Amino acid sequence: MYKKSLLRAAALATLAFAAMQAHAQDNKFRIGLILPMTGQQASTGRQVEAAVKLYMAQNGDTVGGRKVELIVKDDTSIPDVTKRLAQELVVNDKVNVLAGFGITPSALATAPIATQSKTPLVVMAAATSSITQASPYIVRTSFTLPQAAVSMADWAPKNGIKKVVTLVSDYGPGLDAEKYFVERFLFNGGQVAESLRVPMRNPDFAPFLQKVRDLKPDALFVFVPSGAGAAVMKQFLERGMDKAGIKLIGTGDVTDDDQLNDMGDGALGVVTSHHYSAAHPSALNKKFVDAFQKANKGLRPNFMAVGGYDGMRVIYEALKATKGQGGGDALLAAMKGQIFESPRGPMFIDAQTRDVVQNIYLRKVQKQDGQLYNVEFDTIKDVKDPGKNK
Ligand code: VNL
Repeated sequence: MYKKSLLRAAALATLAFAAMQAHAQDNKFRIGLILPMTGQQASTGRQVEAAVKLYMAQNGDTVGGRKVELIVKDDTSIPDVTKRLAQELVVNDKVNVLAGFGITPSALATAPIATQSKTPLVVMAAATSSITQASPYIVRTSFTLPQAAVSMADWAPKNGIKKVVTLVSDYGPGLDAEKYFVERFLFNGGQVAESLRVPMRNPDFAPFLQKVRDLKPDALFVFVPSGAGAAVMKQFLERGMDKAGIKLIGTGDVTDDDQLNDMGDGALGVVTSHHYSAAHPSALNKKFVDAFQKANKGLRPNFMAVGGYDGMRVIYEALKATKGQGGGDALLAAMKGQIFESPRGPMFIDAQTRDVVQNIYLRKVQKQDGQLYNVEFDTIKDVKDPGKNK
């Protein structure tokens, strides 16, 4: 009995060793990209994957002498699935980097795996402030809700908005948006009539909007995750909130470039604060948008796409800097402090916090060439995540 199990263990070890050898010999550099490709957050998965593939097509798949292999997994935005997939990617596929992460709960569920296996984890989409504190191996190329929300709370009271109601998706990024917007708005002398929270899964905005109408604020401040903005806009207009004199403001998630052009002229004039607009007027962004649309049947890149594109940049440059030799710790060190021009504008990865520092833009929905865009009209430069000062 004992002998038999010993033999089996030996056979298994040989197999495992053979698999490791095969991996060592092919000298590939593997990136495990975990995204919601189906389900409620599928547009985020589609945008990030398309951008990652565009970056690879433009920059080749041999970097620092290593052949880069991308392994895409669909977590359906269920955090337990994200975690299991990450475990399999680390243990079986021996990925060198984990990347993607469409929503905050998926990133948080996976953080311990990054820590235990010393695998850099590049968050390309999720945006709750605390994510980067969940593991010293996490680097972020998306944004944080406090970054965006604070800029709106500074702009609004200077522009005739004295009384607001806030409406946020009831989980990490929504709670961040609410907290940082309200705190700063009150500090600036504003008044918050009520703070409403809607469920993250299958939200019904109608009863909440009815309440907002009754409260008659100057503006409704909204955070909903990418993909939910069109539903909010539709309900807002159907209820005649704009005609009742209530303005819609928010972080740029609500006027997401993935959906904005289909929202109709009712969206004209909506002001939001965010780090990326497809209409950002730089040569680099024009090139990015054109190439992205060409490769994706005219799909307009949104802020999720730019997070994926820049995330690949951070990974490629770390691989180059370590000459293809780096383990997790060396790669992580080479990711920290990277500074470069993104299609969004200048950005860098703060070496202390591993979080993104970037401009936040105030933008107004306007027509350009017959299409709806978030047109930038003001820039708050080099914004660090305000959540890191607490
Ligand atoms: C998150 C934040 C997700 C902002 C989003 O869209 C977003 C998140 C999916 O951290 O879960 O727009």
